[in-house]
Amino acid sequence: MMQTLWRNARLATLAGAEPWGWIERGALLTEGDTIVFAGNDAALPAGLQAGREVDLGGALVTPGLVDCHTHLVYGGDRAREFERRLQGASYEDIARAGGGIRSTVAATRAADDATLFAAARERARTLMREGVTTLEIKSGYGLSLEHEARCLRIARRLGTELPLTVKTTALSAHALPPEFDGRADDYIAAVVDWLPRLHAEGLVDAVDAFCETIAFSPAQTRRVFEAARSLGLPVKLHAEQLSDQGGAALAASFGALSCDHLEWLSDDGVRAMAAAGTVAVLLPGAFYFLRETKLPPVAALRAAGVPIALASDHNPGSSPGLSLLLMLNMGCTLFRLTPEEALRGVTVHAARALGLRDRGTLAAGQRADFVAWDLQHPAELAYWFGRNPCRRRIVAGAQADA
Ligand code: DI6
Ligand code: FE
Repeated sequence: MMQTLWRNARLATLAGAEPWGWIERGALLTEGDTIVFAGNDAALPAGLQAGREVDLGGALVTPGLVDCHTHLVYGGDRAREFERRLQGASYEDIARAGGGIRSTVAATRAADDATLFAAARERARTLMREGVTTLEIKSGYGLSLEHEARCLRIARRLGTELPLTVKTTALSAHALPPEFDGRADDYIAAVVDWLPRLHAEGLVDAVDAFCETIAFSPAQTRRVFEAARSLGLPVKLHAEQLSDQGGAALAASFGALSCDHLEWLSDDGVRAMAAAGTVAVLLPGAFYFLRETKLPPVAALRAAGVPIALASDHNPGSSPGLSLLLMLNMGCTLFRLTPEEALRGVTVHAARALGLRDRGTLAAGQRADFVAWDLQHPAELAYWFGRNPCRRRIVAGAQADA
């Protein structure tokens, strides 16, 4: 198979003991879609004859970015709701009055496939232009078997039509649809019934739920997780976003890949996640946009050795942003992550939150997804905002600009 030598790169490999896994005079050798060498160019095999050579011009190179939590497929927008919040209504008030997620459900059901696909494709391309090479997409705005399946099919199609890996997550337990008003337990029974069918069609890589006073209880969440477990599907959870429901400990007891949001996470929750190896996915975009003030317990997560990831949580209600690099900046300014933690949070730890071990660092054997940036030092990735320094995006060993 043809080998490509990518020369003259300054590598933040995120592998090995050095800060950033830094290699000043770096080179990468790829074969097909795999990295076969990542290291100092002086350590390249003598007399190497690669079929192709690319001079990266001294660019900073990092692993491809992984956005491990998005709700990318939906109809309409919530700009008017934003306006109402600025006139005094809270996110919870709007949700209780039947707005919020439900208004997006109505707009999603009313939109045809082509419209949903085109809108989601443009959102994905915006993320990709800033170096995203792997993207998780949740359902959760269809809330019926037909519409959940439709949204997950659109997510899958993005992964086949764009140079991008898409991982799908079934989040049917996101909100109570109007036809189940006052019958949350019946809705959970329906979700449990849909899951095997969605899975049989190959539409589900993981199962998620929203465990919150305005959404589903821990007991209801457990029923969804039991259904996932009986299908052999991994789980994740929107946990402790607006209150402490003990959701993280519940998810950890199911060996969850990740718990996400976590502003209200307790010490018990931290311990349970550490013991289960569950990734903490922090979502500064939602924290910022909802003007939350309770900070996720970053120091406790660090002390317990819980891997921390960052994601966009792109959705029309609580995080209508399409810049993962801005999340690095916010992860540092709002949550006090270090720039290196922030970069690990959108690469190696984000990959782990999706159950992926084949990406997230630059090392032999890893998938050849990487990004060349017009930057000198990797701390700049978290430092600038409102600027796109992505110069080249390489997916599975081939340049694939968005
Ligand atoms: N938590 C969130 O922040 C998003 N979903 C969730 O479970 C918000 C979704 C929305 O408001 O449309
Ligand atoms: Fe979310």
